[in-house]
Amino acid sequence: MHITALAGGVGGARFLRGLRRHLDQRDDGPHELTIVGNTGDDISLFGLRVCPDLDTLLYTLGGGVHEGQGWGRADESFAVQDELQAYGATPQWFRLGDRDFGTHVARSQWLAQGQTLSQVTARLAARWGLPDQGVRLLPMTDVPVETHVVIERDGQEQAIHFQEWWVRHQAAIPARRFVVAGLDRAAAAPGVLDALRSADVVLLPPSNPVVSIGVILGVPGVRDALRGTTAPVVGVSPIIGGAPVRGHADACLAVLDLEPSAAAVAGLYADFLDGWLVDDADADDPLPRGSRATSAHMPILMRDIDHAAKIAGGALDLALGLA
Ligand code: GDP
Ligand code: FO1
Ligand code: CA
Repeated sequence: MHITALAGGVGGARFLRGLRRHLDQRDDGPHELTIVGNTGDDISLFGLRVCPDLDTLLYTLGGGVHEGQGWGRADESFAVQDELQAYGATPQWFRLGDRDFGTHVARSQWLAQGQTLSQVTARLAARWGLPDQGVRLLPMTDVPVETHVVIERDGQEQAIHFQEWWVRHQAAIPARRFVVAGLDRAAAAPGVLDALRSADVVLLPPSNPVVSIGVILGVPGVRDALRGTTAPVVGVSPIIGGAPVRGHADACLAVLDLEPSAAAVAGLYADFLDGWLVDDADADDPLPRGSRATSAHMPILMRDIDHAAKIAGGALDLALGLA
């Protein structure tokens, strides 16, 4: 079976690590998993290209992630960042660890040599053993894109990088809108559209519907490929009982004038969604009015890898029942 998934960072990575475990447990493989990762969070810092969501996927699936945080490396130290701070180099509100720096240096070197982000990501993924797991990690596009947040400052509109809004300001500054710089000119990376069209199942993990999945859906051709694919498209709600489990997805939905609810998120996917897995807490109101999707419910809080595997199995069973 060939499964294609769109993914942001922590929510996507934890779900897909669970899916990998579930596929091993099914024992009817081999199965192929193609992950299309969000690159809207990407930022250039200290002359290096940093791709937080791709790195979270690499580290989580590769067994090197800081489990408590959900992003960054386990056993991390911050000697380089501390040296930069001593020099007065900025920003300091975004702190890169020493091990993590290695990823950014390698990526930036290979990009500077003329390799595409797809090629670079494949090289990084090889080190983390993803191909051996039957996992292919694709950036959504090879064109540099960056999500910016338009805020109001001193009566004027101003755009700041998504990371500055999310990390430095904890999404607490009211945002007027998101602008993904470069997205309209971006082409889907090689293999992305084909992976959506030729998949047996397409899964949307419980990733941020606005700044993770929403950004990937904005890559020209992606939304059409999802509408047109013969594969069932099944999503898992990132909202449980009216609240995001972690992070500030509620602040992102508010920018679109949406309440944080499982049904509101399903509404963002209405034109292509076939199945929607929500928490038991949302069983009474899983879908917006008029939705043609089929819903199911179970506890969808990813407490640990085993439970993430159960949730992934639930999403896959829902999809296979619709195929
Ligand atoms: P990010 O890029 O690191 O913000 O990660 P994603 O975009 O992949 O996922 C973030 C979203 O995952 C958050 O908005 C949460 O709502 C959702 N999320 C995190 N943990 C869980 C969980 O255990 N269960 C569910 N259903 N959603 C979760
Ligand atoms: N999140 C923080 O809250 N503070 C940080 O200093 C920080 C550093 C960082 C470094 C590398 C990386 O891959 C991720 C990092 N994150 C940090 C998390 C991350 O930027 C955001 O949570 C996501 O981009 C939002 O999806
Ligand atoms: Ca992200």
